[in-house]
Amino acid sequence: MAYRNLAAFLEALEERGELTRVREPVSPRLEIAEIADRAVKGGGPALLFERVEGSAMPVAINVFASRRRMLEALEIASWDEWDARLEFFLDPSPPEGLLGKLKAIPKITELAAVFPKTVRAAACQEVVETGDAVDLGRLPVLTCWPQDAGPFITMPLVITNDPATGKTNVGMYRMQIHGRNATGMHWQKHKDGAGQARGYEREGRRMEVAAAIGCDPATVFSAIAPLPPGLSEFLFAGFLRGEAVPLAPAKTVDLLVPAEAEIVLEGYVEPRERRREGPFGDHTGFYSLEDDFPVFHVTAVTRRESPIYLTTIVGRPPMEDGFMGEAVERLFLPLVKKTIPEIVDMHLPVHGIFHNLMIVAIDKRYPGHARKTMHAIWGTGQMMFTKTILVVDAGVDVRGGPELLWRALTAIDPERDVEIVHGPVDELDFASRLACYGSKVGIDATRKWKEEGFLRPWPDEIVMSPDVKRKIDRLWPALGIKLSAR
Ligand SMILES: Cc1cc2nc3c(=O)[nH]c(=O)nc-3n(C[C@H](O)[C@H](O)[C@H](O)COP(=O)(O)O)c2cc1C
Ligand SMILES: [Mn+2]
Repeated sequence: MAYRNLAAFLEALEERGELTRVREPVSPRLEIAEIADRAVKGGGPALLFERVEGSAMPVAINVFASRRRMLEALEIASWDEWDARLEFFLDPSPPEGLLGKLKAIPKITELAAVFPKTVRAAACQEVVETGDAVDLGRLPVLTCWPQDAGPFITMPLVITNDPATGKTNVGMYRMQIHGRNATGMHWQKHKDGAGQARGYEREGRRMEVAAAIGCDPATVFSAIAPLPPGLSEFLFAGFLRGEAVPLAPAKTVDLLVPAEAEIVLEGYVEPRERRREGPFGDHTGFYSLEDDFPVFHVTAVTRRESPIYLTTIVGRPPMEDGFMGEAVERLFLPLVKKTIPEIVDMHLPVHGIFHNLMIVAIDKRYPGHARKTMHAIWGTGQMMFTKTILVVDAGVDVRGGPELLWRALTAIDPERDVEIVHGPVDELDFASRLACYGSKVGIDATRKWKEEGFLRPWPDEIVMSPDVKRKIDRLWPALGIKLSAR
């Protein structure tokens, strides 16, 4: 059974001892961030701050901030189970014969059941505030780091419709509080929300926007999923939940919003209007510099009677978003394998902050295959931002830490094995000479073939003979040698 809303998920976490209620009064200015940072780095629970200075609303944070909580949020028992579930839907073969067709029925009904459905009565609209009644100052929005330009809403589901196709996009884009009824809208230029905004700007039209704060965990998660433009995040959330996301018409804009959300902000973005946004202590572990971004004018705040404000902080890894990134890596691995079939495994270490480092293991079949894989990655969706790609042979553990370093570094001749390309880089990358444009490097650490011009023999790896190993296994207890973990 899917979690109905945020409160249901928090209740489940509390039952499992994975949520701590903090009753001590704390400030949303830096204090909650410092507590949440210590909690996530120490492997602590999700937190619910019940007394937040300056606001009547409690603050929930770190709800996704462990591997186990992330799986619980998506109601997935293990990643293997997920691979099987996705395979079921990705299998492109049409059903054959009567038996095949019968077998396909549950697939079709399961799919039909997850399409978003529209409902009339929405919990997120128990209270509706419009006009002068709108005051974002009543929300317990965190100021996360000392040099931040102000408070930022960090976990909103920003909902917009494409001006041409009418298709809905949902993205998580931070929103800096600019005043009682305005925020920044930090959709980076490569993201779907920004793409839709360009469409409105071309037509000189105002763009309607809704931002939902605090939904059931799969729906929140869907906003960060790197789906192709045009594919609905709400549909993806329904698939994750195994149950449709109930949507309701917003009160002052022509958009559908998650009916079970805690809070929804409704409003618009004017074409070509920009305002300074940032600095913001970002998930790179450094402050993102200030820059000009669109402005979200809030015309209505709708909410539950007693809403919970859901948020997160980003900063020096590991942070909550690292666990969300890990889930993205694992959820999308089967899809990546379908598009780039030589990939057997893939890993984005958390200190690589999503875009700085990807390690892929490939089933190498032809000369230059590793380089082909790099270019395929640089040519696919948000993987285009990957600054460093390390390609190893199948069988090398991409999560292998020191062993991975040993294998990869022994296998390379840098002048021969490094591929440097130019292209789009993540907007948050501060090391590239130009914003959004720079270079990327691929390292081919696969074993080289003679067809690739490598004519020397490749040495055998050192492995003890099995008969000796067996003999020493038997002898070992009698040797009296005590081992200790290093
Ligand atoms: C906590 C958190 C905050 C994020 N903030 C932003 C942001 O401010 N701007 C942005 O463009 N992407 C941000 N992202 C990443 C996007 O949500 C992600 O790229 C998503 O796929 C965008 O959706 P889209 O593909 O529909 O544009 C954030 C992700 C997380 C987990
Ligand atoms: Mn999208």
